[in-house]
This record gives sequence, C-alpha cells and structure tokens, in this order.
Amino acid sequence: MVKHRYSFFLGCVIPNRLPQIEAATRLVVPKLDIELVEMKGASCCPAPGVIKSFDIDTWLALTARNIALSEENGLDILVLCNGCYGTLIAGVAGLKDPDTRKRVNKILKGTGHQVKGTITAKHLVEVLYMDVGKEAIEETVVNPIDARFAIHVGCHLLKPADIRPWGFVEDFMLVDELVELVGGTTVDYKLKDMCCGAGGGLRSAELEVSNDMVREKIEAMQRAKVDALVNVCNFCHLQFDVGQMQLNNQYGTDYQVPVLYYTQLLGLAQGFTPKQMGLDKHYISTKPFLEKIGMSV
Ligand code: 9S8
Ligand code: 9S8
Ligand code: COM
Repeated sequence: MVKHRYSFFLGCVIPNRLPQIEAATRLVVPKLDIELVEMKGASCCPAPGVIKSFDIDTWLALTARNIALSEENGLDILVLCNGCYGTLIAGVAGLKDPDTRKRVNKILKGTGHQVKGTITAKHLVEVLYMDVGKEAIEETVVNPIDARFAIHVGCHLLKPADIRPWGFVEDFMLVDELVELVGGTTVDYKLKDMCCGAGGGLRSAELEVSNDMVREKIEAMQRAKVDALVNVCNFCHLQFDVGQMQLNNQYGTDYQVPVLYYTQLLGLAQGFTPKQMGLDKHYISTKPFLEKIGMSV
C-alpha cells in the first residue's frame, strides 16, 4: 500500500510551458511513497491574482468545480504552483460556509458536479514537510548536492497566513530546510521575501516593471554568490528563467543564475540524471551549476 495519495493538480503553466517540472516530479515522488492520481477534466484553478480580482463568484465556482473533482477521487489535492495553491486553499476555506456552498452549487448545477467541502488542497512544501517528513526525504538522498542556493519562496505560499498550515509570513525557512536536507547550503540575500514580479497580471501587463523585479532579486543573489536559485512555484520559476534571458537580450547584461524547481533538485540528490530532471530545457544554462556539483547535461 502506498502511504500518501493525492489528486495531482497541474494548473496551466506546467502543462503549457514547463512540462519538465511535471516529469521531474512524477519521477521523484514515488521514492517518497506518494501516489499521484489524475484529475480528469480539471481546469485553470483559476489564477488568484487575476480572475479573483475581476469576479469572486466566477472564480469561486471554477475553483469549486476543481475541488469537486478531487472529492470524487476521495483525495486531498497536491499542487506545485503557489498561485493554484492560493486559489484552491481560499476556495476550500470559503466553501466551508453552507450558504456559500449552496450558492456555488447552484452555479455548478449544469456541470454534473457538486462540492461538499470534504477535502483540502496542499502545496508540495506542506506534503513534503508535514506529510512525508524530513527523515523520509533524507533517506532517499544518495547523492548530496553541495552547493550554495538562494531560496525564493513566493507570495501565495504564505499569504494570507490565517488559512495556511504554517500561519506566519516572516522568516519562513521551510523551503531552506528542505534544500539543506539534500546537502545544500542556503544563503540569505537582500529582498529574499520580495515578490518575483510575475503574479497579479504584472508580467502580462507591465513586462518592464516585472522584469525589473527579476533584475533586483537576481543581482542580490549574485552578490550573495549563489550557484543556483531554488523555487517552489512554477510561475516564479518561469519568471526568473525567462526574465533573466529577456533582460540579457534587451540590455546586454549577463545574468546567469540557474533556476531549479525543488523537485528537480531533489531528483538530482536521489540519483536521477540532469536530463531526467529536465535541466537541459532551461533558458538560463544549468551547466555551471552542474559542473560545480560534478555533473553535466
Ligand atoms: S492555473 Fe490557470 S493560470 Fe495558473 S499555473 Fe498556477 S495559477 Fe492556477
Ligand atoms: S511571487 Fe509574488 S505573486 Fe508569485 S507566487 Fe509564484 S509568482 Fe512569483
Ligand atoms: C501567481 C499567481 S503564482 S497570480 O498571477 O497572482 O494569480
């Protein structure tokens, strides 16, 4: 019997832009005794910083439909994206209220799904840290990764704090701890808690402002002399990887901080090859980082 089972919610960014993160995750989690069950017919979560700002009921009904799909699986949801997590966890919290549930189920009538409020959504960090546990993760490490990392946590993993299991925002070190588990050293850098600049429609609406935030954070990481950046949100991942490339093309700069999603790093530590972890698919080359740890793509 597998110990941990979840419905796997992919959102939009991973299937459309970063399939290597899905592939890496699917290879890594069975070692932690996790089984991922498909969510057939899942839609966009929908994005909290965008759709929710326009119309709450539309946002909530779409979220409720996704939650209902996982209820039909009889499982909690596992998400890899902070934004999806933000939406689904707010949906779960909002749908606890019977009147809200009634209103939303009325909207859902034609879809053949009804939401009951029996499950919750968990971010990868929660699943790893709280369900699987540090010890069980450490046991899967066969190739410790000795390098210096900057952690970017991202906004929606932490805020609003009152409906999240950790319940605090300042000095959040859980991701740092997960990286240290696989042998890494995490370093503090200026503006560590600052948004990456992708969310809330900023990347689509104001690309220059958005990339300027990438510049500010990447320069701070470079000053801290890191070998790579580790993130736990596919949208932050895209922002740092694509953003550095766009800055370099536009301004002739040479930002070269490799960007790794946490499961890609964990996979290297578990003995998977850089190729299996999709490290050959990045815009900013992962080569210097891999050389430093004695690997190549
Ligand atoms: S789904 Fe549609 S746009 Fe996105 S990736 Fe995360 S947030 Fe939820
Ligand atoms: S930070 Fe601020 S809104 Fe967010 S979670 Fe992911 S994308 Fe980057
Ligand atoms: C960011 C999601 S992860 S959103 O753009 O703020 O909705």
